[in-house]
Amino acid sequence: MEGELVENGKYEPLFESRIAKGRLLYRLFSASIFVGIVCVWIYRVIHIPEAGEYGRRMGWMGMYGAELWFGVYWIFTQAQRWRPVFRQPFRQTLLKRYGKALPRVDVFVCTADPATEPPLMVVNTILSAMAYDYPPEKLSVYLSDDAGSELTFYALMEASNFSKHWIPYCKKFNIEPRSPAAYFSSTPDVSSGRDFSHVKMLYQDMENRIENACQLGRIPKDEYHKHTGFSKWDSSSSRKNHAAILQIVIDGREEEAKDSEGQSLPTLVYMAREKRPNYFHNFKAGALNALIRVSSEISNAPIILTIDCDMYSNDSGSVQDALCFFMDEEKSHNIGYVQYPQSFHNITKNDLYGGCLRVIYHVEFHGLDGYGGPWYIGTGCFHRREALCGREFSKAARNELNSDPPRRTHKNLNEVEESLLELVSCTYEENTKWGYEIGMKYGCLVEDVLTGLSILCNGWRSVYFSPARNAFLGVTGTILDQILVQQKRWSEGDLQTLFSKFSPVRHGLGKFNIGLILSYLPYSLWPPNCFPVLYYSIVPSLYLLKGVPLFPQVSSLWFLPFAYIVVATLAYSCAEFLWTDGTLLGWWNEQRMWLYRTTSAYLFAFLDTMLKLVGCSNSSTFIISPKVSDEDVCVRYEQEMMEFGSDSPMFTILSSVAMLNLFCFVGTVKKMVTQRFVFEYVGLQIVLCGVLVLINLPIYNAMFFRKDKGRMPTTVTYKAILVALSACTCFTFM
Ligand SMILES: *[C@@H]1O[C@H](CO)[C@@H](O)[C@H](O)[C@H]1NC(C)=O
Ligand SMILES: CC(=O)N[C@H]1CO[C@H](CO)[C@@H](O)[C@@H]1O
Repeated sequence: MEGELVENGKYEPLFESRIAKGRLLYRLFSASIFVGIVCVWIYRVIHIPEAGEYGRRMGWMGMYGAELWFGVYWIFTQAQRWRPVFRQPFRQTLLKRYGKALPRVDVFVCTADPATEPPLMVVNTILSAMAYDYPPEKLSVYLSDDAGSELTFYALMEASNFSKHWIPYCKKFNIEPRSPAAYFSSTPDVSSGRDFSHVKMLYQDMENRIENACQLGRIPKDEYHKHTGFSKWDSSSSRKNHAAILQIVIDGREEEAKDSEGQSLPTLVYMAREKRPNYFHNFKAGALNALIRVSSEISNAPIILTIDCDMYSNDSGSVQDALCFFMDEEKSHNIGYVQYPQSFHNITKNDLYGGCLRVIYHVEFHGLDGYGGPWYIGTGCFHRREALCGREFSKAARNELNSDPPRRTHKNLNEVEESLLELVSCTYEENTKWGYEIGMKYGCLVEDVLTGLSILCNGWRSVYFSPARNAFLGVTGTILDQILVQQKRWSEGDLQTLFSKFSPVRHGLGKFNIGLILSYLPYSLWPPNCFPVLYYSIVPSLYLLKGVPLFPQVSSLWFLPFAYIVVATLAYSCAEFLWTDGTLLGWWNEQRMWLYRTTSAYLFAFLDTMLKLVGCSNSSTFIISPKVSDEDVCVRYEQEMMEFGSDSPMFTILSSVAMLNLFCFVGTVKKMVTQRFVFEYVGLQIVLCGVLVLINLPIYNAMFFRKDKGRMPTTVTYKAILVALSACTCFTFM
């Protein structure tokens, strides 16, 4: 793979990295906030109240503790903004230099449940990957089906037939996006020619057949004879108990694997690991490891792309972009993986649930990239196979991507399939290093993050690339409960990584840049962050109700640092959000979601972690977030109306805090009117309480005004009122 390096006497890089502009300005701003924080700390120390003053001293110390935590936490978040880096790959240069010598690429797609992840969605993702603008003989797509579902296999067979028309159509007209569902829904019929109507008709036929089968829950009888693959399912197969199934649906090396125009097709493989009730299967990490083994015998590509089954490709050139980062002759040798942001196609305008993690993906990950270590987030990530398999980076090794093709000794496809079954059996990994040193790592709720960290520990670096046009588009949750549960899993997992063998904190300065260690901390400290936030959203309001000040008076000089921090950080966060193309209301929604996930999901995550530490918890429960929801839930989601509806303990906490603040606020306003209670002493507390009431408006609405199914369940409302009332009463008479 020796390419032309020097052109016109000048080395042309395959990608370029720019450090963000305006860093000095930001750092000055950041320093000014830091001064404010120190002033607050000083104020708290030198004004500690006398003991016995209406319990004010206790409340004060709590505030001091919370502010110490916030200050330190804020310092960590500054590391994420200290040195952001932006990347630009050069596709054209890559093609010019390596057009004929591109490496093979394997795409891994994982699905786990045909009910929550409909087969039609899965095959749309598969088709979009098969249609990448990439030499088909070098592209292989693997589907791991952890449900071992006949329906998914049937859909894949259908997709493989349809791909023979779809791929040539995509390439002939150079269309985007290449997920047929997304393409047909975004392209009006009017501009179409004959090819368009033909392909659309074929797609709709396929769609009907797949949907009918899914509705019936079984595939049509006459289909069974069309492919020997169906014989692998028998009446005793079930989701949790079935033999390994491996089907090379399209073998790209075969003569007959040609599309309707006579061009080659990418290889397409279906895999369902063996599942037995007595064997633990390690969820998605286990599935990916099985795919790594199987693919190493079929295509053995040096580059692996992992995507979730709902994440279709929105840019057929992404593979080329990613390869720029792996193939640059001067800068690529130590790049272990290239992470793309997760983006979603069903986000509403003001992103009610903060689902697109705008600030994380548009700001903070660029900061992590500046220190060489954006996380692997499980989807939309290109890996160097050897790094993923656990090899340590070595300076001596050459940046060699054209690895040997797999040795396939068997001629016959059936023999190949049979020979690989052992690799995906339940017992294959027993007494091996799979899951610990090789491949995806086990034993963590965020196995992807842990795996990424292990790759960094092995001396590789990672790159974050966020292109202007989103490369992968998935679906995000549309129900609050579902989102909070997911947040709980993430935050709990991130906290686990802190104590893991691959924790950057543990490996310390030798291996990791100090900036990276600091940037990593805010995520792994999400769960404990719930305590100061809960404190801040409960205690000052209660003291306010009692008329006891916990902040400096409005006329005091000490008021200034508080006011400055609040105004400056809020204004900054708002500006940051708008800069990443968010809306003002979106920012406000994001603040609300931050509060909600911190005070509920993170609290439960923390408690669960503690329970696990002392050994009394039902260990990891992995919940797949459904990718489909009811019709009326969707309607409410599109109207940006929060979906409660279930009797979740998380909602009890959220509504109790909301009610408590409402009582405190109303009580105080009443006092101000009737007893001429002075604003001066408790100004900041009133503002804080008022903002909490304002941000909780959707909860009051869901409790008292809404009539639809997404309203707050009455039991939760009663519980919340009871809790809030008793807290207020007890506290006032204490
Ligand atoms: C997907 O790609 C199309 C171009 O094909 C682009 O116009 C669109 O903005 C992309 N979608 C998103 C959500 O970025
Ligand atoms: C606003 C929006 O696009 N909502 C869509 C999100 O995704 C689900 C599942 O694909 C659709 O049903 C919604 O219409």
